[in-house]
Amino acid sequence: MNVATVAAIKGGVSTEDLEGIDTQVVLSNTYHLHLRPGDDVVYKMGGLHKFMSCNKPILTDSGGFQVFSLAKTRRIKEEGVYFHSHIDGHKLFMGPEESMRIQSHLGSTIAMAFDECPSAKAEHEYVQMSVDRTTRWLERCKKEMDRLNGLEYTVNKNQMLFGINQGAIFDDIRIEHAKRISELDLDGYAVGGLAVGESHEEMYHVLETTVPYLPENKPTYLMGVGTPANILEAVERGVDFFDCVYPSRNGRHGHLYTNKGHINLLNARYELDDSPIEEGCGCPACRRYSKAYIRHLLKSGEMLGLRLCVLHNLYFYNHMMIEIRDAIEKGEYSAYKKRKLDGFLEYDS
Ligand code: PRF
Ligand code: ZN
Repeated sequence: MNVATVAAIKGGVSTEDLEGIDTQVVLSNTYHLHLRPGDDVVYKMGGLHKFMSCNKPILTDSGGFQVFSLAKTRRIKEEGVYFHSHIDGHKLFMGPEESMRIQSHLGSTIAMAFDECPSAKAEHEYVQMSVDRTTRWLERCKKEMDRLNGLEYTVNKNQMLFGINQGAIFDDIRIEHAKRISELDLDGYAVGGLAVGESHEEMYHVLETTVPYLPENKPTYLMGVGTPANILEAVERGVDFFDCVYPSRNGRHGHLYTNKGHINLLNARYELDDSPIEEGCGCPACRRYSKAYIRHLLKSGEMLGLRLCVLHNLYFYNHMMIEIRDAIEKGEYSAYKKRKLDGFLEYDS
């Protein structure tokens, strides 16, 4: 999924541009759109697809994670979370029902459950208490989503709901939680609470222990992950889809992904480099422009520089996913993964 937090891919990438870079799904955020422009505005404009003129599936994150990562002060209670807006500091409350109502207003294809993402360093006792509450929140989400989908003026009456597995790095909590949420027969399941400060090995371990307890016939989504290598490892452990800000955020800083590893286009060695970012890449940047030119645009603060870099990185990620699907279908995934990882080492080692 390509990340469009505030209903826009950062770096000046339009929904029309997404056609040329093979985007499958767009991800947007409940929390941000609730604050600005307001989910009531998006609702009155006919829902998020119409508002941003997007013809791809859209997944909205529930706001849970953003409240925890962006709001300076927050109080978590059984009913939900009290916090202050990161824009102007005014008091807000969001619980499972509020999150579902906002996401229903947005009319996304897939709504995410309202969860708490405990810190990777939280103790067992706290994580157990938090995950139990996240399970109760999930039951409330499902009930509210069923009700909203049945209302007459709902934007998308077929809005899907994905549950989110939590449990930090504790195998017992992860497994028990995976079993409990699997019983709810949701449309898909995410693994949350990873890439929040634990090591890569700990993350892979959690996937190995947890994913087998999620329904095999439903999509599995690893939230907020990660590097191309992280994705290749997670796919091997059963994950189907991903979102991450790396391709767009790093692109805006001139950090570019290639099959030989990543490069920093601001590096002086590219000043007179007439070749594209990646030879043979079909993205709008590589089909037409040299590294030297895009580097110059970045150094001059020209918007076009950011745009081209973001387009290249998103294309790189989207095409890696195409290759992954292809390799799986051919039954050649492990060989593909090894080749891909070995390739990255040329620049990254
Ligand atoms: N929960 C939600 N969104 C998320 C996460 C989570 O745990 C993460 C963790 N990497 C990213 N986005 N709701
Ligand atoms: Zn390219």
